[in-house]
Amino acid sequence: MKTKLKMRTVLVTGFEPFDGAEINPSLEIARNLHGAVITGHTVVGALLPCVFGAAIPELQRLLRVHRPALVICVGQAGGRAAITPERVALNVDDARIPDNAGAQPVDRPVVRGGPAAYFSALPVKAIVAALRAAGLPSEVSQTAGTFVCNHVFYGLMHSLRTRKDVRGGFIHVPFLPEQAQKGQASLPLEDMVYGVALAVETALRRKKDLRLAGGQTQ
Ligand code: PCA
Repeated sequence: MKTKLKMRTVLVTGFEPFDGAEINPSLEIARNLHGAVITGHTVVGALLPCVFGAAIPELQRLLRVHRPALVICVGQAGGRAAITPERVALNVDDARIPDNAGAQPVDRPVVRGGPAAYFSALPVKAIVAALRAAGLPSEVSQTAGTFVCNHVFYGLMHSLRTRKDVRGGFIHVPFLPEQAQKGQASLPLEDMVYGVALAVETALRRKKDLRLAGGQTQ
């Protein structure tokens, strides 16, 4: 007798370009990984608007539709030189620039009455170790900032707080070479795609993080 086995999915989101840019590496990563099979899971790559408020309901819709086992949201952190799994999401919106709908919230909670912060459910140090072993620059980041990326990261962890079967977190990536101004760090797209794929694989393979001293992963 044949049994129908439905492969569970991994959701990888990227953001639309923002701040007048024409490209966002996170979106290119999500596009490139869409349809890939990693450790028995099919990757669904999806786009989130770079808009406070709207990005979270869109993420929640994707969670309902795709029922992923793992969610990794990816965003651009221009100026960073490494692929950086974020350790913590803060319950604050404090925008340096307007989002793509023109909103620029100041000192506003992401979720009124929510906890001050959530920790990532990804094994952030194991991910850094795996990427470094593959020759990619990677560091644990202690803050995702207070713009739309942190907003989505917090919204994700708040949505998953009662769903222990779904793990999630956030990874910031550097500029693409074509975005970087003189002297700014960047990484080729293929390195970032490979890095996020390795992060997915590491998160699927190990539930517990590696116990490395902070100094070894920063
Ligand atoms: N980076 C921004 C928002 C969208 C993105 O890719 C951030 O770091 O908040």
